[in-house]
Amino acid sequence: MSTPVLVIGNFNYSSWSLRGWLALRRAGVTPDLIRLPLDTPEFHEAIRRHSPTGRVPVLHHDDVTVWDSLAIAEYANEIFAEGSLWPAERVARAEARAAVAEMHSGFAALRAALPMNCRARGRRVETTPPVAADIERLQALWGDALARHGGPGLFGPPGIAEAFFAPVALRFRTYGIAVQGAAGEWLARLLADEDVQWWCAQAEAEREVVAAEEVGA
Ligand SMILES: N[C@@H](CCC(=O)N[C@@H](CS)C(=O)NCC(=O)O)C(=O)O
Repeated sequence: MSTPVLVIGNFNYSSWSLRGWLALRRAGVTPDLIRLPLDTPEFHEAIRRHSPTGRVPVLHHDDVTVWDSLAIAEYANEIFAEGSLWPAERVARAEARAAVAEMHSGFAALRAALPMNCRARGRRVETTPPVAADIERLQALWGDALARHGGPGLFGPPGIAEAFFAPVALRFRTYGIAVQGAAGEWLARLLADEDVQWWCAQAEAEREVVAAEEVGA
């Protein structure tokens, strides 16, 4: 099999790209990367050659194109990880899928108000009631999953759930949102993960600034 190619946006801002890449890394794959800086003419010109949606991430592997982060995670799980990116145990697996689906389609208020900005620290944004509700729900989800499944990942062994919540972990760091207890310890472990750290180092080295994503300074 050939080396997969993952088309991504900026390391600093592209939360969906990070999810897809981390899922591949969890499967032991280091894809070749094509980086297209978001919000540039270069992005809009090039992305249509890669993806029918015009969005990143998109994965090319042999004769397959996968144009969505969750589908990329499923592909990584199936083709490179023999199913090990989801928990082996039935209940944990069902709950992990529900949590990942909730992340994939939810938390709109938090995502809009607190954009991922890996390299920024000490940002402060007014916490509107919908944002506060998203933060509360995330803390409850994480705490409950860790209590029910015993760690070290949310649903036992770290897997797709960690890939999907990593951008939120980075947001909590950027905007100074504290998380107590087991969920706080899990968050710290996720931020210390070597793949997350590698991604953040690439973000530090980038020079593009997307003004719309720079909030709370
Ligand atoms: N549901 C998609 C969302 C992808 C997405 O919204 N990507 C953003 C960057 S993080 C994007 O490509 N934005 C570029 C644009 O909309 O022009 C997925 O999970 O992959």
